[in-house]
Amino acid sequence: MPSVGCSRTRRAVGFGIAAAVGLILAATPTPARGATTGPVYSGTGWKIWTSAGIHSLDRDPYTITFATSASRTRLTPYAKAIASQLTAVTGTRFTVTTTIEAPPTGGCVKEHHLILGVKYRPTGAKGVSHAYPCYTNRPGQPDNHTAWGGWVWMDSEYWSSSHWFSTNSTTNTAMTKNAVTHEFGHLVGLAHPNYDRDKDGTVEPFECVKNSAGRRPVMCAPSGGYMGATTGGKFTTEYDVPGLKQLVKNYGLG
Ligand SMILES: [Ca+2]
Ligand SMILES: [Zn+2]
Repeated sequence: MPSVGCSRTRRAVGFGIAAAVGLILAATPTPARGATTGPVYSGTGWKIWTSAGIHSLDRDPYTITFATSASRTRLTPYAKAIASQLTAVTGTRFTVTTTIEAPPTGGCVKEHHLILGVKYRPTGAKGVSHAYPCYTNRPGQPDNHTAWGGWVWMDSEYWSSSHWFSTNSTTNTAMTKNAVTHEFGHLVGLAHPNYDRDKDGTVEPFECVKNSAGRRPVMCAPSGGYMGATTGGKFTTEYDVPGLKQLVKNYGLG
């Protein structure tokens, strides 16, 4: 299976600097505890990307734009579905525009801009997409370490083959949507929730919490999420959504 969802952080000059990282297959998530007044960074099936400098999501709106005209044509339906769910879940407004703007070659995007793009093998590797999030660097301010914005390059190969992810067309469609949602989740501050579930000493691909139906978080690396015709592309209710909600709760907490 082709890998998806490999993400790296990008330096944001004057805003926030994050070390480049590859697949985040790190520590066992610490379960969220109740009745806490401080920030929480992980829970069952979700993890906030603190190593990329993001601790929270801003309450002010975010704007979704596209890297190229072809990207806009391809990704607008995905963006609308993602923006709708994120707005409903977080209370922060995400708006899809028709604006074309090229991802920067240095520094970061305009504040609160989230650019979606499609191109062939953006990293050079087959089937690999990348997210480049930035974070705010405003010590002492409530929005310190919020998601600044950033951009995503989706690998065009997902669409150039009709069955890139699966020979089952329903599954293939759902997984294509999940791939876009996964990368977008990185932009707003979610990391891979993989952990050493089988305790063999290594955090492996697909090693994430899953429910009785086998469903993993959409943020699981390299992939996860719902596989249905109408459910594909959604942040999972039991895993990813609590993480998104916590990102907003963390605002102003550090
Ligand atoms: Ca393992
Ligand atoms: Zn990823």
